[in-house]
Amino acid sequence: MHKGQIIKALSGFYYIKSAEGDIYQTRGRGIFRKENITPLVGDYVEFRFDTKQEGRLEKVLKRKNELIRPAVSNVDLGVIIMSTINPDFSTSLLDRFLVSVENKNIRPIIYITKTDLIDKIKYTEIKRICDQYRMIGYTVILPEHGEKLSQKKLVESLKPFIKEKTVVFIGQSGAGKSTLLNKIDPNLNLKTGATSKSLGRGKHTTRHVELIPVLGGLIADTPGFSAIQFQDITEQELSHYFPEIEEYGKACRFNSCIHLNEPDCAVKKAVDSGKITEYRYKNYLSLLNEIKNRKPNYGKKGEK
Ligand SMILES: Nc1nc2c(ncn2[C@@H]2O[C@H](COP(=O)(O)OP(=O)(O)OP(=O)(O)O)[C@@H](O)[C@H]2O)c(=O)[nH]1
Ligand SMILES: [Mg+2]
Ligand SMILES: [Zn+2]
Repeated sequence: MHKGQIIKALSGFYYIKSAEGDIYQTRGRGIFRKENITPLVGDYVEFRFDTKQEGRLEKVLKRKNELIRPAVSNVDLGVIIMSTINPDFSTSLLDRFLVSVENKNIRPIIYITKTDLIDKIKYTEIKRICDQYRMIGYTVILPEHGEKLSQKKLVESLKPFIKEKTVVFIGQSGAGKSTLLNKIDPNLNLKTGATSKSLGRGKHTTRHVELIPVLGGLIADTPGFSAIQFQDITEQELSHYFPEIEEYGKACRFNSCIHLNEPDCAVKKAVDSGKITEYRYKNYLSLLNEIKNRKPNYGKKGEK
């Protein structure tokens, strides 16, 4: 039996990359359907083959994690791509991405695009925010103002994170995910799209999910999405995904403090004294509110 990882699923075929880097076209076993097993891009599997075009996927190995949109499993790293403009930079969206990625046990890094499209004032403002995220402990890659990134520089900045990892590029439609991948490897020739002028939004140019071998790792260029739901995060759990809130929260009077209206809340004090930024606290509260208001049947699964 051979081992590999599914890098593409299309028209009933699963394309498996072996440890040696060869690609095999396989079909899943009939029994998968009966047993309700849906192999996913990213799955580590066992397979047999006669030729590279005729293989059989025998077994799906246990998943480390599983994203639904995009449908990819065993993701190690999430590169969150945020544009400075078109679509507009937003910490509330960034925090949603961070929470959803960390909730799946995926390490996030942040990459900022379109620094050539804004003036110096806007750039300085975004740089200040990036520095605040760095202070919290996140890795943020922010190219220079106006910089047309060379391929070499881009590869240097991203390769150390991507090598030997399964990676997803995440971000709004139009943020520049496919453009970035094309710049890393021009042979990829991924389709990119103009953002709509009136809306400043992307047009969902990328549609299917595939893991592409680049920089010694595998990257999924995912279709942009904006609606993320937090069905399996509890109120108590949310602060785990806001590292600075979690840290200051250790000093709250109540262990169960969710930093809303409780007395002697160390988080609220840290916000008042500027140690926690107001926008992060606001984003936290708005997610907390969403979790409080979601429909009751959901959200049981992730309770620990
Ligand atoms: N000026 C400038 N334009 C950029 C940059 N990055 C991307 N773009 C443009 O932004 C538009 C959208 O880029 P895409 O790479 O298609 O965006 P995407 O994130 O893949 O979008 P979806 O596939 O729809 O999710 C294209 O017209 C790109 O040329 C950048 O750094 N600077
Ligand atoms: Mg795209
Ligand atoms: Zn508190």
